Amino acid sequence: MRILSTFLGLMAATIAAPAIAQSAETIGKPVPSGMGFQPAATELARQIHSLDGLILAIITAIVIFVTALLVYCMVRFNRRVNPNPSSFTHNSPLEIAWTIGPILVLVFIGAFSLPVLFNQQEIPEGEIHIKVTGYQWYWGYEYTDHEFEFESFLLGKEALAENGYNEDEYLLATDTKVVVPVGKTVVMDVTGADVIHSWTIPSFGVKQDAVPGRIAQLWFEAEKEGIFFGQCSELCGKDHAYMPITVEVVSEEKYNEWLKGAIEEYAGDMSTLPSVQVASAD
Ligand SMILES: [Cu+2]
Repeated sequence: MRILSTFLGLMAATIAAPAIAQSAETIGKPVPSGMGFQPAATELARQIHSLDGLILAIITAIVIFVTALLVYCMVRFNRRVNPNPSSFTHNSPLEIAWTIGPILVLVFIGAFSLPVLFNQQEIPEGEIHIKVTGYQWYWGYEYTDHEFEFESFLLGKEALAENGYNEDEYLLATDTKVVVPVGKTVVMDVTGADVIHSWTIPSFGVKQDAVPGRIAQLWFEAEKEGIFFGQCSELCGKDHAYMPITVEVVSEEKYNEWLKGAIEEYAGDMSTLPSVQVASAD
């Protein structure tokens, strides 16, 4: 079966030649021994990163506080130092304190995390609309504004170089990719065709389950041009590890050029290309 899907990927790579040769800088990809997040390329991702930093500081303080209390009790109240322990079982002020304290901590965290969540989930009016469908085991993309769609398969190791990718981008690079313009609001409708998949680009701070029979939405506005990778993030069967996601963020001119080529290649609706765009692409 793996042989079959690799073969399918290769076939797709040969048939659907990418509309733009990969020459852009790769920004969003995992690195060996990487500990932190991939660099943020959207406001959403930056918000998530700072929320993570805030919560890390809070939990570090709590861990240090609790460890210090434990050590203090071990030293001050061990059997040798304190042979006659007191026998009280309740201390109301203390119990009120350790109830109110955590509530305040949680409310504080909520005050910072809920706005981030709402920002992700309140979908703005998009400028570019793409429907993404998860299949076992590849992704389908439909540019609904221009009525064309294509599929995106894993690139085999032997096809990486000729498509402009590095060797270490195996399991990240795909034959065709999602191309979006920089600084535009992209709204994606996410669904699954067979089982649940999940579409994500870590650098964009987006991750959305692709559930059969439902359409969920995500949005992002990429601030940097470059290549960004993601991988299916919901265990979806035996080739789950072989359905990566490649997004290229390009300038608006380059996007219009790509769009024109893609409409031709995938038989989209030419009339959806505003004449200004066609003129600037020529
Ligand atoms: Cu999967």
